[in-house]
Amino acid sequence: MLQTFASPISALLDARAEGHSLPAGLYTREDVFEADLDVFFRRHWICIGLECDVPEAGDATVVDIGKTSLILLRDDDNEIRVMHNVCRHRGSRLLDAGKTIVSKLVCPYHTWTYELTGELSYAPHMGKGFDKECRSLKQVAFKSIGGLIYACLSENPPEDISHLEEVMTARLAPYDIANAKVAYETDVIEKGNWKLTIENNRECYHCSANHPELCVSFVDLDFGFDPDALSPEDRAQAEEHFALYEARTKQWEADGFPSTAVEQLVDCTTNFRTQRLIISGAGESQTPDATAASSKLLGTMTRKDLGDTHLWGHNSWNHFMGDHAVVSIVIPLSADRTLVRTKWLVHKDAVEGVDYDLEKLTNVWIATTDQDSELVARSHAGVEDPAYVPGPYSPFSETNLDKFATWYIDRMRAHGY
Ligand code: 3BY
Ligand code: FES
Ligand code: FE
Repeated sequence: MLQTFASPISALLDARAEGHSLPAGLYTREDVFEADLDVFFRRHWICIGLECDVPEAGDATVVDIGKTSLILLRDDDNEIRVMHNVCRHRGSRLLDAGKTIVSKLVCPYHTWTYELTGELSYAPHMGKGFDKECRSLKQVAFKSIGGLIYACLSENPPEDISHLEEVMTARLAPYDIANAKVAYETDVIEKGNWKLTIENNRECYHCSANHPELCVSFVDLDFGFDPDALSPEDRAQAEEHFALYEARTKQWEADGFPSTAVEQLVDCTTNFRTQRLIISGAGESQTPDATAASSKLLGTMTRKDLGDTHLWGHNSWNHFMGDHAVVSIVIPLSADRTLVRTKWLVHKDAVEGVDYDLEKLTNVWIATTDQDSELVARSHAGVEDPAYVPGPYSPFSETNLDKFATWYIDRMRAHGY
């Protein structure tokens, strides 16, 4: 019988070679998966949803991350709350997965009843000395950054989210994402490790071969090639493209729309990058013909030519355009399964069939997400093969993957692995 002895996680971290993808075990092992959940999904800030997931008082949605279940709701004072979905009596789940409308949170087990603030208001049979006040639902640290809800399950949330908050609060203000409408939502379960999902998203090296729909509007700013290996024609095209990008960025900035790249990717706790990207072709939106899908623009936007405010972190990627936004949230389910939850947002008053066509709105990212899901599954299957050895990242189009792998190793070490 074949006997294998697993090396400690620290040995896998030690084995990672700079500029290369991770050793197989970091993508495939169950003990690493548990460590990842603890480090990256409990001790770091994660994106869990949107203010506009719960537009009205009493709207609630449950988000499960590992064994943790969170209730995101809007209370009677219209305040957003994030609380643990664990009854303070004997721990029963209060709400089931998915969206619901509640006036109070009533535990199905023995009917302990909580206000939408989390305060316990009814707990029969508990006697005179029972102090309801110390049995409120446990609150979770969270921040709404431009309408995106970031939560941290730790008692000591990392402070360097302040940079993300400062940068994105200004950049997202005109889109008013807090008051947008979720026009459509999908959950895709990718057959791969969450880090492969994130790596796949951080490069567009694979785009031309795999994303015909996205390539109509998406311009890869990493260029994805070695400038020295270009033909004179391609080089001229790349230079033209780069000049256009520089000119647009300058103009957008001059018009008061922050656009330059800001990143915090290594030597940090909170991982993010943002940049206003050019949209090619008609230049308006990530749709099949790059024209806007919604005639009612988001928030206070009056222009369709402000490109794509791109933001990504270690469990999300987002595209904010004049007419709509696409928000994707990544939640690991097991070492080899990852949930990608995608939401398409439009102005709250935009009416389907009148102001926007749902097919046009969702076409590009439904196709892209399915294509990426397929790529992640292929990638995971290959990484599980004993023949896999970590391969080199492109120094041109995969530098952000190298930064992610480096950050991953550093953060694991910072947490004692
Ligand atoms: O959505 C994203 O952020 C990236 C950009 C290109 C590849 N991937 C689809
Ligand atoms: Fe909730 Fe008993 S576990 S009321
Ligand atoms: Fe992709």
